[in-house]
Amino acid sequence: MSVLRIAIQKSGRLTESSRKLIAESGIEVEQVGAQLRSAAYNFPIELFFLRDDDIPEYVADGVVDAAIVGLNIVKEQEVEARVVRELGFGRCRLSIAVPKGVAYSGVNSLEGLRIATSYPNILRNYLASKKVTAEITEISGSVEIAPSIGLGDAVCDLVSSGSTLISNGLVEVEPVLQSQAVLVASPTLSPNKEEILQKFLFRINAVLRARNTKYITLNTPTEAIPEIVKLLPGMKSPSVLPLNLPGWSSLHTVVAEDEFWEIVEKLKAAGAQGILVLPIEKVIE
Ligand code: PRT
Ligand code: ZN
Repeated sequence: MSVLRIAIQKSGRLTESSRKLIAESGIEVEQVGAQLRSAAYNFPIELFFLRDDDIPEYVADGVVDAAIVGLNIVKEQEVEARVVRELGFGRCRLSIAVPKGVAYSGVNSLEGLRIATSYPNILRNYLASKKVTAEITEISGSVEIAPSIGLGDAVCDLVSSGSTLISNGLVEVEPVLQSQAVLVASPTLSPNKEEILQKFLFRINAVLRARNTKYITLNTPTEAIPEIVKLLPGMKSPSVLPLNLPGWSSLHTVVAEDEFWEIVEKLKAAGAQGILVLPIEKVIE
C-alpha cells in the first residue's frame, strides 16, 4: 500500500502550526525523541522532520512527496514543486528596507546600491522586473545588521511585525513577496499517492474553512426575523425554531467570524438577544 511522505519543518516558526493542522485533520502521528520520520497510525502518510531550507529540494528529488513550507523558500529555490494550497499561517513578507534617513523616492532609488539578502533569486527577479540594476550581496543570517557593519546599503529580508527593522534603524520601502506556509507537492506523483494527497487536502480544507467560521444562535422576536436575516451575510435561510414564549424564535446560522463582529451591534439593535458564538471544528462543502 502507498504511503504519502510529507515533510514539515523540524523545529522553527512553522512547526507547531503544521503539526496542529495535521492533528486537527484527525491524523495521529507520534514523534519519539529526535526521530527524523514517523508514520501516522490512522492515515497513509509518513512525516519527515527537516530544516525548512532543505525541503524544496527533497520534494523536487522525490525523497518526499509533499511538504508544508514557506512560499518564500519555494520561490527562492526555484525547484519544481506544485503549490497545492495556501495554509493561512506563517504569514510574512519579503521586503526591501533602507537605513532611516536615506532619501528614498521609489524603486529607482535602489539603482547602484548594494542590497544584502538571503533571498538572492527572488530579489534578482524583482529588480529585473523593475528594470533596476543593483548589486546583490548574499548573506545567510542576521541580514538586518548588514548596513551597520558595512555589508550593504539596503537589505531585503522577511518582515512580520516590523520590529526587527525598527530596532536596527531600517525603514521598509518595497514589499517584494507576500508569503505564508503552503502545501507543496511533487508534480509527478503516482495515481495512488495523488489520491492520498487529495484526501489529505480534503481534510485540510475542512479544518481551514472552519477556522474563520462560527455557529451563531440567537433569540429574536419572530417579527424581527426578516430584518435579522438581511443582516446575516451570505445566509439566505437560517434555521428558525419556536421558543416556548409566544412571539419569540431562536435562529441558528453559520457566519464568517470577522463578518460577525461587524454586524453584532446591528443584530442587537434589530432585537436579537442571548447571542451565542460557538466554534466549528470542520466545514465540509
Ligand atoms: O532551522 P530552519 O532552517 O528550519 O528554520 P529557520 O530558522 O531558517 O526558519 P524560521 O523557523 O525562522 O522560519 C520559518 C518560516 O517562517 C520562514 O521561511 C517564513 O516562511 C516564516 N516566517 C514568518 C518568518 C517570519 N514570519 C519572520 N518574521 N521567518 C522569519 N522571520 C524573521 C525574519 O527573518 C526577521 O529576522 O523574523 C525577523 C522579523 O520579524 P519581525 O516580527 O521583527 O518583523
Ligand atoms: Zn532555514
